[in-house]
Amino acid sequence: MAVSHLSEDEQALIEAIREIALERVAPRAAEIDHTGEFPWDMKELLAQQDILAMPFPSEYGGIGASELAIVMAIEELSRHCATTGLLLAVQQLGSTPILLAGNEQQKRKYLPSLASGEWMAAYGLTEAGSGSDAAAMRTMAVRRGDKYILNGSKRFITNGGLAQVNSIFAITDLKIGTRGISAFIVEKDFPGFSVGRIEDKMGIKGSQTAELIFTDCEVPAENLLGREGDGFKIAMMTLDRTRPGIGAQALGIAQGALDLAVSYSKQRVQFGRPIADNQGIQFMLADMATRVEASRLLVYNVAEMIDRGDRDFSKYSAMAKMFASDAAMEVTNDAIQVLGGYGYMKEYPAERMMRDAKITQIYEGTNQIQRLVIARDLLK
Ligand code: COS
Repeated sequence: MAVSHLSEDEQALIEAIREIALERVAPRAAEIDHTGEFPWDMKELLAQQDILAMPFPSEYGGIGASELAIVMAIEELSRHCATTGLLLAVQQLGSTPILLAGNEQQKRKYLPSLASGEWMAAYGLTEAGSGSDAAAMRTMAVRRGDKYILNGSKRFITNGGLAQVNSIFAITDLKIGTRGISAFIVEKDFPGFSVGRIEDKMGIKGSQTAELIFTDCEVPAENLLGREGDGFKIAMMTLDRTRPGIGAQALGIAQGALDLAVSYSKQRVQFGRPIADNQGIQFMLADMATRVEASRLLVYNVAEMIDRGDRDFSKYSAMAKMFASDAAMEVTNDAIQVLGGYGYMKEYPAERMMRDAKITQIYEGTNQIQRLVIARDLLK
């Protein structure tokens, strides 16, 4: 386990989350994957235990956890159930635009209900034609009196349709590129807001991924975040702060797969002895454990940079997300190999872990985009 610098209180909190994850989350993971239904019970559990309150300052009803504690919490939950780990990661993702750019009135209105877990948050950047090229969005917001009128749609939105609070990015001025993008807080019951198709996914099955449609959607002008034109920077600054959480989700999945492979290899007997006695298996386990530990160091390191207030952490955030998600894919794949035929069957969680790991290489910016962010920083 990597060295961490948590306060005593936060150490106790992470210990408690580790236990909750083992006793309450792990037994639900296979069923959540199998039914593909949103796990309301897990959402309630995380709300009751103040886990969803972690990203929010105490003056807004949160517990003001450090970023290090947040990534460790996501890791512990994802070790057993990546869908449940994502509940915390997306609560942070959808709320960070408000935390970063919200005025006092917006924070007072929205953050306490997000911190209590009564409301969920979502982050609406991606569109059908705008994924890696986030600036290619088409959703428009036109000011009319004391409202903005939004038209367009967002795709692949985690918690879409379930989240009361949606941080939505839309164009307010078509002529000036990224400087013409603005950010809005859009509630799901605002007139003109509707939910389109719900995606059927390969992994993180219990998480709802939906299309959001805005048809003359009326958003009060007071729900603009920052000033007109601040939206693209708010979107990028948010992702810089939340990509470590996806790294942590990947790390948790990989740790879970490693735990499974180690215990299975000690029990599975072939040729008269546990397969763990074979050097071929031992070397695989050693490589898997090393990848997990390297991921952990990168994820914890960038979390601590954020906690220290370092400004130049964008590259490290991209590295942590990229490395940990690539590692999760390799480690889960190897775990299936260690389990052999059983690894391929749904009876064991290895195949679910691999399906869940795959998305971590894609969302919050593909790993190709992470490489671009890293290279741009190196070459600037
Ligand atoms: N923090 C603050 N500002 C940033 C920033 C960051 N991390 N990254 C870019 N900006 C600013 C730039 O400084 C620039 O500002 P100015 O207008 O003042 O010069 C502006 O934003 C535009 O930046 P840039 O020219 O780099 O924009 P690009 O269109 O080239 O896009 C990438 C840059 C590729 C990095 C961006 O589109 C991206 O992150 N894409 C992936 C999106 C993503 O992760 N989607 C997943 C959605 S969530 S599941």
